[in-house]
Amino acid sequence: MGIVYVNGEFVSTEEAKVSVYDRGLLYGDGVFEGIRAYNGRVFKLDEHIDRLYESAHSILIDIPLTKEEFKENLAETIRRNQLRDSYIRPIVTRGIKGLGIDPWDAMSPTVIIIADKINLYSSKMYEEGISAVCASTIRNNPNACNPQIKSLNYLNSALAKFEAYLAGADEALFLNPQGYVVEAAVDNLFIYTKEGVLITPPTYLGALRGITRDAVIAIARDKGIPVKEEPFTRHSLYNAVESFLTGTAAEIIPLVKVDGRVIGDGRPGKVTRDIMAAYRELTKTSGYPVY
Ligand code: PXG
Repeated sequence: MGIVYVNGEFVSTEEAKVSVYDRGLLYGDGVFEGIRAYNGRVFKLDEHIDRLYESAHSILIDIPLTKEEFKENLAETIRRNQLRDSYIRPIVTRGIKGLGIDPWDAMSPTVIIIADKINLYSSKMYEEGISAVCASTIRNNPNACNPQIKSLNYLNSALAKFEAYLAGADEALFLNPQGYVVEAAVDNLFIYTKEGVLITPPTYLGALRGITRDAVIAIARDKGIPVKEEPFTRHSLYNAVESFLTGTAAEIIPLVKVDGRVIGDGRPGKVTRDIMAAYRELTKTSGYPVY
């Protein structure tokens, strides 16, 4: 049985419970992260912890732990579960208060850290690429709850995933309110153009500033590939030479068909495969040691 960190204590999965009055449940009033550990080392831990604290700061939640304490508790959760390869889900909610939306006077935040395994895409999907549809559900307007905040309300992403499922595609892509392509349901998106430029939508359009996205930008620049953060439409995506999605869980997965249009020659391209290999190497050779 697994061990979960809940408010300073390590308890069994069965005992790990939150109140039905927790605002995380009642209003999605909280934030989270999705982190991976490879062979006993947590990949990009500082970046994930910084983003967690920034999400919390933006919605006026004061996490009752220093970043160092948070990292140590996270590492201890992995150790208690004796995991080397793991998916870690820290969650912070505003805590408990009576019914009513008014967020003031909530009691202390609820802090949860789960360390477990995840289901990945099949190896066939990494080798052959996946398909996607542009969802009719659009990315949240940045003037509503900003998509930079990894809040506990992922209903928009879940609805987009349903659209993909109902259309028989593997993934869903989001357009923003202006019709630019911004990202996938829970992954960032890149295209490689016939001019030899790697392009990803700018975060101000409503894309999350993904940590895998940042790592891919650094890898590509290192390889001398020109990278731009620039808005583009579905037309540019349909006519790209290559495309792929990036995310902590998905890592880098080739995208070979969108809305029935074949991307490039319909197979994962060379640039995509080179970046996949470099990313894999980075996950093996860096990270916060747990043991
Ligand atoms: N966009 C969105 C909206 C995300 O939630 C990413 C991009 C990729 O970011 P990182 O930092 O991981 O490169 C995310 C984060 C899942 C799952 O179950 C994945 C995320 C969030 C929630 C669940 O695969 N990815």
